[in-house]
Amino acid sequence: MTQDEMKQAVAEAAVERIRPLLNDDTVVGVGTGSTANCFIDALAGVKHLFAAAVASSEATAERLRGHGIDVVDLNSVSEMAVYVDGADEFDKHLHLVKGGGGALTREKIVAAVAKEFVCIVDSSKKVDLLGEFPLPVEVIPMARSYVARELTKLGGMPVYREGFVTDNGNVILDVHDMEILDPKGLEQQINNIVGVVTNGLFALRAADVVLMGTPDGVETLH
Ligand code: ABF
Repeated sequence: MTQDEMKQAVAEAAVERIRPLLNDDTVVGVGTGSTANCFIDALAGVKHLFAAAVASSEATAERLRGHGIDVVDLNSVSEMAVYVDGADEFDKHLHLVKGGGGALTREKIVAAVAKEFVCIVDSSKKVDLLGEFPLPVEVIPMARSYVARELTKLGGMPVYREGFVTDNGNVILDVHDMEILDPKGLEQQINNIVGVVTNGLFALRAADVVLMGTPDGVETLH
């Protein structure tokens, strides 16, 4: 299987996994990225089975609407059965690094609300130690330099993602060379820097299940 075929396979596996949760009241949280896009396209095939979706980005909302799927504001949702999204890296504890696409804050909010977080990836995303992929940190623009200095003190090398503005009007620092030995601790530490909106570590709220596309088929990891 090619990488695209693996993404397609996990997207279809995710639809099959969530199918029992779907009914007239079900709201599905939907992530961002190329794997999530495959999921959106597969989800369109069962759109008559659920009520609506919450999108983790403007791009995802547009794609969902393009398929005729109703997109609702998270504030109007009291319960979300499931959130399906990709990741940039994951480890054996199902801790994730996300945010390569820049949608990390909305992704983290939707993941916080969802009862189950199903992460869909191809096997290239599996790592022994998180941090090979630069860790995205969303920052209030005026705090950019201060936050960068604080991230350097934590051992990373922050790089400003030039020309990129998040859906929330903020900027991203991508932190290179960060040795992430304690994902939960580091997630909290970075969140405590004034001016940080969110960081791309999903360890405090890890995935509940990872569906990983491999050349031999889809593996389910708990
Ligand atoms: C989202 O999309 C992000 O958190 C992550 O950055 C990215 C993964 O994209 P892809 O599926 O295209 O590799 O899930």
